Amino acid sequence: MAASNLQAEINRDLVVSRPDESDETLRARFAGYGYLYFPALVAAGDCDALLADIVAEADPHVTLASDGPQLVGEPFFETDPAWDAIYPGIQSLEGLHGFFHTLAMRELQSRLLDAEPFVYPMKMARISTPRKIGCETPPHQDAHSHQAGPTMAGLWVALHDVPEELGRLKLLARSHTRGVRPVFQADGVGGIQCEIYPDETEWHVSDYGRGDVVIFHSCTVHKAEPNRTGNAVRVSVDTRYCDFGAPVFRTNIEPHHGWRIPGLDWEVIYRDWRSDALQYYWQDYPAIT
Ligand SMILES: O=C(O)CCC(=O)C(=O)O
Repeated sequence: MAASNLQAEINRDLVVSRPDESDETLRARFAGYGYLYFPALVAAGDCDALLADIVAEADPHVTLASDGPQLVGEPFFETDPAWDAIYPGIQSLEGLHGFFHTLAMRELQSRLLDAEPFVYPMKMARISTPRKIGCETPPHQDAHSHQAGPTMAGLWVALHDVPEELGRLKLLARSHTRGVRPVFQADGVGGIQCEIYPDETEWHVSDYGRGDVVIFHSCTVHKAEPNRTGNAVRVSVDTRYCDFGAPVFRTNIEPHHGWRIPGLDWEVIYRDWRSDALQYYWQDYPAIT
């Protein structure tokens, strides 16, 4: 079928999951839609603390107002000089890395996988500013961008409320059932987008609340909406995980953007951490490819 991304989009609400549902129900829903959406899964206080730390590192470009993060000065996106200036500080936050290793997170991952999870070392913070329309993340599959197999999943968390105008994460329902797709160059974060077939029009998206979690299959096509606000900034965090022992491509063992920001390596990231419990935890992983 021809490559196209111009077909009409039909938006449906994300299907809601709850952690008190059975493992079988959650796994069947994940297998059916290619994602699970858990509203308010992460405690508000944990989101607030990480958001405050990220915004403090994003100074002087982002500030925290009573209605959420706000842009100060010119807009920027991933790889702009402003981003490169603040990102090493954000990457060095112990709280960003620990956020994905809590008992609750690991228990959920383990239930969905029916196996011990391995949380990828690469942790991502997304800062989506207004007035950068066209720079948002294009539709893609993490199976391609992280060179990962079918048991890897993405885990995305809204650190504050994300209504439509702030640019939500959007998923192409059931798109994980059609394998890893061809990609082509595109504007926006990551610089590539994948093929979307003409019969695929059903996107799932909802306004997010603080602490909402989306878990998606490595082949699920997903993208970000543009930030159409006047001055508000969207901050979210995400990582990847798989069953312990599944192959993990070596770039995922590097810090996010470590490949292009000079000096952004684990030694620098770990320098001021209070605990060494999560430092180099991945070093002896048996299947780095
Ligand atoms: O949050 C975003 O803007 C994009 C997230 C994403 O594409 C991902 O986690 O793979």
